[in-house]
Amino acid sequence: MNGVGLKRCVAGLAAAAMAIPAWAQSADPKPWQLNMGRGVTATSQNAYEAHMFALWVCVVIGVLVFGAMGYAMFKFRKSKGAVAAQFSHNTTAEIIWTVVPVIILVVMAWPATAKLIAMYDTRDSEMTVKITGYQWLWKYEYLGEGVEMTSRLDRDSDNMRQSGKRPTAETNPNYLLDVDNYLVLPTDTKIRFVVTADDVIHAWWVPALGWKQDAIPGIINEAWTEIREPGVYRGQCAELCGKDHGFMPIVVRALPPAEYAQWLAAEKVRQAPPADTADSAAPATGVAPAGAAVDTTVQTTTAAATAG
Ligand SMILES: [Cu+2]
Repeated sequence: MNGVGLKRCVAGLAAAAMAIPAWAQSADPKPWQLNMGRGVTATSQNAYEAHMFALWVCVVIGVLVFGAMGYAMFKFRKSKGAVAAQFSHNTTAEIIWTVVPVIILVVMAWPATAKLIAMYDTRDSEMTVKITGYQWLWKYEYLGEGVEMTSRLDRDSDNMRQSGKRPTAETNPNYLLDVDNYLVLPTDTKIRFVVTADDVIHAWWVPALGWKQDAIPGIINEAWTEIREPGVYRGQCAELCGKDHGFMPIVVRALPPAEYAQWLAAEKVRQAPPADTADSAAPATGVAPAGAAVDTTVQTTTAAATAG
């Protein structure tokens, strides 16, 4: 019987171990996910560590307090003849239950504050992307590169939501979480974002990156990220911004720096204003091979497509 139990245990562990890489492929939240995700940036992993530390502190306190309570209720119950003590103050106990929580709070606040300060430190960034929220799409500008794009709900999601049909996780895995143009970013690069809006307040939020930033008309907010793993990370507008608030998702595609440089070079050529000469058609036709070198799922729009 022990042998069978052991075999089952080993089989279970093996299955769990195989499940981990599959889970780790995407840092996006899953349906029925119980715990906070680790994410793919230093910020998100800092937040995860702070969260786990606080959780375990709470677990220890919970076990001690409820354990002591349960023990006292059982051990000193009335049916055993226990008689309640009548004292109303105990200075020693009061000092202990004030000082101990203060120490616990300081121990928790110290690393959390350090992590929060790091989260807002946009110095030494290697590139800047300007994010502008519109009703109901996003605009991304790679500052200093002459590259920009708009990013809006993909046609499949749009058609599905207007068809009255019911999407399922199998047939439409990224329903309302896919866009026409991904925000392409390099991994292992400190990227600064300046975030604003054109009409109403929006908020740019990709859970795997570990932060959320309000996009407010007339105000420029800052954020930064350094993505550790290549991949596709999805998010949504996180500030109620009107009737199509639920239909302005965000998709970030993180590429290794070399691939990103390739993509950016191709995009610069593609978005370059046509030269004012007779042979201006030549660069335009030469774009396709350069673009094809990068993943073909990375689509882009021209600046002319920008919604005003
Ligand atoms: Cu919104």
